[in-house]
Amino acid sequence: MSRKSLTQFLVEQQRTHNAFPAELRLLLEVVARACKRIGYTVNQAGTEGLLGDAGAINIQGEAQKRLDVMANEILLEANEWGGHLAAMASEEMHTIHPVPNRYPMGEYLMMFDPIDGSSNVDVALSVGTIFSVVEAPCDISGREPTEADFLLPGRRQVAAGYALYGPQTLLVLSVGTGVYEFTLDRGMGAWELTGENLRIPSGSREFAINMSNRRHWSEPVRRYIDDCMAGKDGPLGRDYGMRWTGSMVADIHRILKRGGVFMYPWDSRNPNAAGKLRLMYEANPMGFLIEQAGGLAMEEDHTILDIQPHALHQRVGVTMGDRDEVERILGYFER
Ligand code: AHM
Ligand code: MG
Repeated sequence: MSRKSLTQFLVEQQRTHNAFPAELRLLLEVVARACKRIGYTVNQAGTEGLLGDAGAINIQGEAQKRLDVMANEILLEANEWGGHLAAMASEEMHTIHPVPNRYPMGEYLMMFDPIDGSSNVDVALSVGTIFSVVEAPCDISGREPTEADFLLPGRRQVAAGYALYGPQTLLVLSVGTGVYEFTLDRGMGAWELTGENLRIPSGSREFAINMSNRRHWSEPVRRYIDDCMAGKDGPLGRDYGMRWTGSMVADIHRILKRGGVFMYPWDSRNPNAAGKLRLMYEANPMGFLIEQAGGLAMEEDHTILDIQPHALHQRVGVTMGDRDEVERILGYFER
């Protein structure tokens, strides 16, 4: 029996959930198509001479890879003409990208990180694309979209997901009715449903954090990780394992499938009490998926999805994953 396709899944969602309009379904199909193309480009990059730096510094102050620029272009081009979006914002662009006047203006806004974990791309490790969709304000059709239109809490997301370009090419998606995984059948060029209603397995003793930043963390985070490192001999009384791929998409995917927590916490190097990761392109969409899979997504002791953003490229501290383990970490902030 053949597996369910992405199209079939989305049509069924539309039939079952009134709050899931056809416009959003078509938008997600366009995004999935763009991710297929990005996956192909990432795969061919070694032989097509597409690896290495683009020679520019992005708005985040980071050296852009050629693939960062190409993936950004693929997403813009694919989504401009469809009539589902009013504007887009990306980790790689200074400001928002309104849909050009020659195309109809849609009812949604999309934010994305075209290649997340791009430091991995030149060494053939997993990278991904992360995206987040919100409804545009109702008056948007009569005017130019602005950055302020995007500054909505993550709770307002109507869809979020990521594509993972690894040993398999995957699309993990939520429209607010659970988390679903699709695997790209390269021969057919089709996304096939391979995971339904993913729930984060509870009780895994695995954490993902960049340990080299230990001296910059807040005291509660340092204490929790020290206790994990002490294992059976410490207050937690059990051994922990550590994994860090340098690619949030890969680390979060592992947590969705195998459990554990992901942390890129607040860090004293950042004067604005922020972390490294960006609220709109990384923390919110991943937080949405984690909550939809039964987990928790926090910045220190408050929920990421309830943060009222003040800037498009705002950074946050991130702790997300298995609800029980995140609650244990919250206990360190209460003490
Ligand atoms: P990017 O979007 O510029 O690739 O940065 C985000 C990435 C995450 O995927 C990953 O968790 C983190 O940065 C790794 O940071 P570090 O190199 O400090 O460990
Ligand atoms: Mg990123």
